[in-house]
Amino acid sequence: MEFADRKKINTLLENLKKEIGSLLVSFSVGNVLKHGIPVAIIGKPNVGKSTLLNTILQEEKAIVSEIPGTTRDSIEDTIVLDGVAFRFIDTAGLRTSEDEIENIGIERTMEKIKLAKIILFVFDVTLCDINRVKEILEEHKALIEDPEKRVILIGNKIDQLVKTPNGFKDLVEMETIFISAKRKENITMISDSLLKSVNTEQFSDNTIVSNARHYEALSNALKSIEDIEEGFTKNIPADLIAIDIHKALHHLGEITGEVTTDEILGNIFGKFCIGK
Ligand SMILES: Nc1nc2c(ncn2[C@@H]2O[C@H](COP(=O)(O)OP(=O)(O)OP(=O)(O)O)[C@@H](O)[C@H]2O)c(=O)[nH]1
Ligand SMILES: [Mg+2]
Repeated sequence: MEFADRKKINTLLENLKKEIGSLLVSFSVGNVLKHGIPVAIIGKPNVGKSTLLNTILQEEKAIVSEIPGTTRDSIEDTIVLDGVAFRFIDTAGLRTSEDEIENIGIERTMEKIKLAKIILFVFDVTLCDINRVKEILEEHKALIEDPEKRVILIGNKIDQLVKTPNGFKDLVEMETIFISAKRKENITMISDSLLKSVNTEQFSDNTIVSNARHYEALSNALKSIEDIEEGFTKNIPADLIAIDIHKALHHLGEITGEVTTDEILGNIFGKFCIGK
């Protein structure tokens, strides 16, 4: 048995790969739609991260105290701003600690930072001048220097200052918002900025995969399609390639639930194959 028109089937496989590929990419968008865009609130201990989380959520969700190292485990919750879900994650303050439990919290913070799309890097304006902020940013460069992430500097506790620091924007090449988490001042500047970064268009027209089982099935289907292609390049007998076609259809059928592989396989063989 031989496949009659290799060129045609190659085009078909390429198109299938492209289509499945974009569906796989949409899974991260689907995840975001379901669980919210992850926004990690990070910074040194006691700068007001938990206070900021509570203010944004309008709920006393996290424990706030004047003792540095209060937050041990990350706390998160999702809120919808202007139709877009954001998942805010309060984290343990970044510092070197002797405390074993606090260190576990800091480890978890690192993990949360890796997964976040947006980072609110909070500092205390009463303790930090511009040079200190630069030092802290430098210290955590590896964590935040990821082109995929957006980092916004948040200068907190402006209620303790006579006036908001000037010229900050010229010195730090990063978007900076000055707030008072405790007095709930300038919080809308944060939400406005978060919304600005969301491209809602990417959510509209396209089909979005949000189901982990579908994602798995599509990944498996893609793998089988790649095996089919490899079979062709290596001139593997058509009967063996048919096994991979079977597999690809099976995985797609796991999603649609309506593919009867024999029928479709018969069709493919009818169209593309000759002889036996
Ligand atoms: N004056 C003033 N105090 C604030 C503000 N935000 C937080 N605080 C105070 O700063 C202290 C620390 O606040 P937290 O929110 O617990 O700080 P944190 O960054 O979560 O601290 P850790 O969990 O220890 O890392 C508390 O006493 C807060 O009341 C603010 O905007 N202005
Ligand atoms: Mg805290």
